[in-house]
Amino acid sequence: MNDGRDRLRIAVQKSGRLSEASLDLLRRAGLAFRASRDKLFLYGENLPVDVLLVRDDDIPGLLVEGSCELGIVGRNVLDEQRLAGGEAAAPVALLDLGFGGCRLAIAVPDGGTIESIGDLAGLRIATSYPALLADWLRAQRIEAEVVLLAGSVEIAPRLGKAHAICDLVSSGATLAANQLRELTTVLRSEAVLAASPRPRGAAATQLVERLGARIAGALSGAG
Ligand code: PRT
Ligand code: ZN
Repeated sequence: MNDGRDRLRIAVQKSGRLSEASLDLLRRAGLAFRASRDKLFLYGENLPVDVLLVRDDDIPGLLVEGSCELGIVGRNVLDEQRLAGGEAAAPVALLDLGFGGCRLAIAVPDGGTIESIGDLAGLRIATSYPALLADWLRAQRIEAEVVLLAGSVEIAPRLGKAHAICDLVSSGATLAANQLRELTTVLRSEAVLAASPRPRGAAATQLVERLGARIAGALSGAG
């Protein structure tokens, strides 16, 4: 509805932990969909709303550039990209969605010498969330080195790449399997409904509000 479209677009993770619950929520909010042949789009059949299926990391950017008006993404991804993006307009979190719950936590080797967050000073911490970690370290006035790893963060201490890690945790099983123990929480996260910061026309604004209200209704069990 930016760029002259006459239908709203909502970006959802194509395949991953948030995919099923996101589509389920949209259905409970009353949307009916039909998949495109290439499976990249779901066409809304009863409202002028389509779903774009993408990697979760692409969702904040799609909202910032206005290619999508709404998106469902983890708060961790949204906040990381907002902090990393500096002054650029950031997507607006409208609603917490009650699924995809996890925490970004600092974990250290079991039985090691790191006992409190103060002990992290001067050490290396591996993470895929460098902006969130750096922001937390600044707030705690701890000077530590942030080591960026794209994946398998939990094995970094064993490989000697870092003394500690900062990664997402839900059940804690991955940390336990890697002889790591949680030291502290950096961010509590869950899936959120986020909106583009770009100005929209009246029709799009109305549709965003209508959809937001339907989703809120579905969450409270009234939808
Ligand atoms: O392909 P795409 O880029 O879209 O997917 P992805 O692989 O980046 O994301 P995905 O599907 O793994 O996660 C999507 C979102 O789910 C995350 O951004 C979080 O908001 C949320 N979420 C909730 C989690 C977890 N729980 C979670 N446990 N994301 C990842 N994990 C990983 C964690 O990184 C660690 O490797 O699961 C492991 C720990 O789990 P436990 O249960 O052993 O503690
Ligand atoms: Zn991702």
